[in-house]
Amino acid sequence: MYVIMAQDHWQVDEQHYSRGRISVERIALTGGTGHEAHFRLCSSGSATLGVDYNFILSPYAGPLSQTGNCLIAKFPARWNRVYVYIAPVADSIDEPNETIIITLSQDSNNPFPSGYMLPSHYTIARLALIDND
Ligand SMILES: [Ca+2]
Ligand SMILES: [Ca+2]
Repeated sequence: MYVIMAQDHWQVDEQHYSRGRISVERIALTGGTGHEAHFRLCSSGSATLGVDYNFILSPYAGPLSQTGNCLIAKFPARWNRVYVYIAPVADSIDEPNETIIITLSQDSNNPFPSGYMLPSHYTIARLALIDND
């Protein structure tokens, strides 16, 4: 099974409270999506998770837990796509435009029996967060 991430937006902004959407998808070459599988999303960049923006997950995806800048989410059994929304916080602080970097990795407690492949070209998303103050 492969798990890949793709981004639908390259920019979010405080002004319109526009959300960026990222999809995480799993692809089984020979079956394999009948199992629940977990994955980890970690944030970095100059913007701060929980201050400048938040993750909003599809309700069925979790999050199962959050530790610092990383959260663990899941594909329920037979679900092959999960959406993660990047929601900027419309604060009133005059600040520079910032960067948001989301990295996908396998969770060490992944219950999928044999783990999965993460093609490196599809494990990172980068967005700009545009200030409006
Ligand atoms: Ca901010
Ligand atoms: Ca601001």
